[in-house]
Amino acid sequence: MVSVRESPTELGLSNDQLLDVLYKMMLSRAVGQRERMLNRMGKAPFAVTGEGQEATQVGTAYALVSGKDWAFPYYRDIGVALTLGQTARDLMLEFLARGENVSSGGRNMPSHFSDPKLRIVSGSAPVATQMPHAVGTAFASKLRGLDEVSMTWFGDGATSKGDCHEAMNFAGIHKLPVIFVCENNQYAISVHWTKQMAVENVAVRAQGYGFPGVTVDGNDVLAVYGAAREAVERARRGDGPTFIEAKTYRLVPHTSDDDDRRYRSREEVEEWSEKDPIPRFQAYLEGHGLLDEKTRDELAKKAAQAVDAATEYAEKAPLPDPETALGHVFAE
Ligand SMILES: Cc1ncc(C[n+]2csc(CCOP(=O)(O)OP(=O)(O)O)c2C)c(N)n1
Repeated sequence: MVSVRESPTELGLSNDQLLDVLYKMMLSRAVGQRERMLNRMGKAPFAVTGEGQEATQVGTAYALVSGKDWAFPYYRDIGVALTLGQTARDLMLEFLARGENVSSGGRNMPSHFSDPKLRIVSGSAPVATQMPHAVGTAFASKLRGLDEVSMTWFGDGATSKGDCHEAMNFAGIHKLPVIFVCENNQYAISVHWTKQMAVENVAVRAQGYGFPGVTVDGNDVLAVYGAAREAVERARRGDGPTFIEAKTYRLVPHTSDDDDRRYRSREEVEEWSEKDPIPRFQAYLEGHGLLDEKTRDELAKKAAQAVDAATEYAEKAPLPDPETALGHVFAE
């Protein structure tokens, strides 16, 4: 497993970028927490968030060129959307299904991120369907000779779907510029990974499709970024796909409709809380003299204020006009 770097700037990120990575993780956490809270307040029917997985999401997306490369996230990827340039306001408008939200104008389920200008492509609700979409897009980029890569994110459960194997096989045969990111948070709702795969590291499957698979500590943002950067470079060189398995943990229930006490112990959740990627990265930066308490508090405050302002704006924003209900459904 690739582990934390000796020097924080070893990977070419500047001090400002390192603080930006931390901020994106904090903002992702704050958005997720607010969405859950709004759900409990009865203001949103459903919330699915990714607290605990911020290092994996931010670290991988940070290796892409936003607006040039193609992103195919899944429902938990608040950190991916924010890293690629969506704002807390974009996400709150989407979460509260407001008419002006760029993802679907209030039509899609929450957390089906999309943003045409950022090349974030809307996913479908069935698990793993974004994987062949990413591969198809990478095929198009290759046929057109364009310097673009596609990245797709999914959970450990998604690796059991046929879509995953079909996507990997096609990507391997055609050496496509695509990166598969498995956010292995150890559960598919209540199903533990040991009931999902007979291998210790799902990344080994990549070998069967003819390209490298790497397993990284998904709570170590620099380890994740390092693996993603290498995979992106490889894809841009024309050497084909990479599968990155990031071992992580979701610290919250699957969705607002899930009671995780029924399938995992509080001790296990507590144990993983101690490996929370945000305090861990903070401590790492502090240890290297790149962060002090004051800057950390300022960043946390900035994230909280961004989420407050986004919530206030989105709550006041109008719902979609009922006249538009059939828009994009029938040819006009
Ligand atoms: C084809 C399909 N089957 C079942 C579901 C219901 N479902 C939604 S999320 C989920 C679990 C997916 O787990 P995983 O891929 O590990 O991602 P995680 O939610 O753990 O991040 C399931 C079974 C679905 N959306 N699509």
